[in-house]
Amino acid sequence: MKQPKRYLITSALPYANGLKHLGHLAGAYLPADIYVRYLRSQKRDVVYVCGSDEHGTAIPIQATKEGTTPQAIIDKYHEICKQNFSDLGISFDIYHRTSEKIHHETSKEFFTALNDAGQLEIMESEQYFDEEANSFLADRFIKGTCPNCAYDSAFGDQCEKCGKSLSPDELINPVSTLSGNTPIKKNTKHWYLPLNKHEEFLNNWITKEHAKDWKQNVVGQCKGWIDGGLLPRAVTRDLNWGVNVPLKNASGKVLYVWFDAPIGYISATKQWALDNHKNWEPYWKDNDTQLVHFIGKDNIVFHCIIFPVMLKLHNYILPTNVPANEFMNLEGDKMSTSRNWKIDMQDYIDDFVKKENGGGQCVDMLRYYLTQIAPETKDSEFTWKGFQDAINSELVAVFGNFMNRTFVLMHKLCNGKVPPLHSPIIDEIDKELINKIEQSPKKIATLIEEYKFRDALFEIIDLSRKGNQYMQKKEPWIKAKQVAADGSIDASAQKEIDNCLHICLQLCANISILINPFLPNTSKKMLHLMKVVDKLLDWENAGKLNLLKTGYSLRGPELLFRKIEDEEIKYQLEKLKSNILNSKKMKEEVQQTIQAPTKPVIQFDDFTKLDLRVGTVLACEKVEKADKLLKLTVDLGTEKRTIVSGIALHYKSEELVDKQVVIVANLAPRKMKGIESQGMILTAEDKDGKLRLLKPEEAVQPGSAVS
Ligand code: B3M
Ligand code: ZN
Repeated sequence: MKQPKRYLITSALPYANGLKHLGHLAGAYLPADIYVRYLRSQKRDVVYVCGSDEHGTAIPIQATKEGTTPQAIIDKYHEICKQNFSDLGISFDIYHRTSEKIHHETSKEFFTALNDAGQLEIMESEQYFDEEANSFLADRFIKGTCPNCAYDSAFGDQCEKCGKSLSPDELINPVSTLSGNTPIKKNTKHWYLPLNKHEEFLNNWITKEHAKDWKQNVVGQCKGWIDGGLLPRAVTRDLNWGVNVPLKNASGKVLYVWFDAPIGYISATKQWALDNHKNWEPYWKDNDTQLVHFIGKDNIVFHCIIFPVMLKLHNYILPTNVPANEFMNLEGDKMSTSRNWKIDMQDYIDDFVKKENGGGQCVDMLRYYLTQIAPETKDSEFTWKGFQDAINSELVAVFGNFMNRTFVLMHKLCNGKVPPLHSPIIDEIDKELINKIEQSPKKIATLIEEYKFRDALFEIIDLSRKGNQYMQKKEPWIKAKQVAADGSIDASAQKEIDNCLHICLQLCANISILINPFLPNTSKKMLHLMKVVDKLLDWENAGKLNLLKTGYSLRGPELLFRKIEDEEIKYQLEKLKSNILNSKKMKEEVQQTIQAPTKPVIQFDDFTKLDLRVGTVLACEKVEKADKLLKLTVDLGTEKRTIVSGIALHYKSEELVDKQVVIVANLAPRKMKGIESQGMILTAEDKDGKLRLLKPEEAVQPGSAVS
């Protein structure tokens, strides 16, 4: 394939409505960053854009939760997310915001162009409306049961459990998230993108053209949607937060967040170009550009179906690939913000990165583990034990160990200088490793270009494993025991030692190049120890065996990684457990403070229909085979009544005798457990569900009316 002239790489724009967790990082950011760093090391023309998604109903919903304004929410979380990504080495060329003017303008221009070209359809329809909140219920303002997987908190635009893209009409038992009420339907007008008209294009483009080079999970999902038949998709909303629809007859309407958010990639590119005196247009218009969207699987429909149709209608290029990842679970359960079952980037930064001098080592340890378990083809699982094992038994025991022993021996046996390679004595063992060094870069590059980052990383670790095995076979420390009469190492033994360490050092230099996209801080540290400049890290140097010059003196050994201690893992596991308990407790507290809603207003006449009386309990007994029921005999002055009441869990029968109670005296008799109840006793229910009887403040005549 002809090499593209330039690359535009995007990572999904996270909603600026909260902290982002390690599942997000592993899904859409870390793989993109690895890819971009690799391309940069190849000197390719690459721009990596991302930024905050600051529209949609997610933002005002969070503002209500935090008791603040949507603007305050996006300002707060934009800054935090941007800092978190930067702390973890995600090297965006720009981290933009969809609230910026340039984004609003770009989005409006896009909408206008499509509308003017007759590519949008206007339709009137009945949509859910919350009467109490006086608001249409777009997207996350409405929840209900998913028709696909029966998850009971699916949003109006998507089920977060199964990923299915939904419309509010498909939800079973819809409720408004604004008031908790069941919504009514109300007429409204919206602009639609008729996806049905583009089925053929999509089908050809995805399931034929890209059937082989895109991930199977991505092609499969798209095929499912296309085969199921595509429907026109509304691209506007009745909402007061977002990009205003740029038309006179559309006040109170904004662009659907999923219409404007992907345009955020374009506006971010424009801003990057302005900041760097570049031209943004070739990146979006020139067929020589390779456009790659890194996303999680829940965003596939938007990036593979809707946005490409918008791009095509606008005469922009289409994505070359959309390497969507599956999900990363945590300790046996799905990561979830609402249940607080997650590790936020901020948590890891606070607990590891900030506690370490310089921070780079812990950043790379996380990048290592997340890449090693990346959910590239199926859901994967983060466990703290797995993290510890990966660091201790691979990074420390294999990778770090190889580098360390090479440096230790080189200082001990070669005066801290790169020893020469004595060519006639190169044997089969040397050749085998030399071949491996020469061939690995191509293999690793191919894997990276196929978005197989796990496999690529494995190859690099395997190189250091091979280095260890090589050293084990060569045993320079044993050779060093062959000494001449003057006590110095025997000359031919020294030659063999030189060769071994020369090759090991060249391998170290090679590894620093290959590992750089994955663990950039580690590469930097290796450069420091080898006393070489950044230039060495150019990918074109990989595979060479003369990267370190003979006679050049290197720094003393330093450990590249530290071990993860058992206590650290224990602490993290306890933290996870207490997080989830806290969030349960918080939810219960919220539940408890929510009182039963007051009933609709009634007229005085309705009230006077009730005959409320005070009675005195004459006798009381438990009703057989009914845990909750007591049978009371109540004196109403002129008559005695039998009343069955559901208070057995709250009062013992004997404590009620002689007590006064308030009863509804004119309620139609009802049979309970075969006993006719001739009235109802009034109680109050507190927040724990405990029932307490109502009674007059002082004893009154039995039969006294209550009003
Ligand atoms: N903000 C959804 C998400 O964070 C959305 C991505 C936009 S990418 C253009 O999952
Ligand atoms: Zn579902």
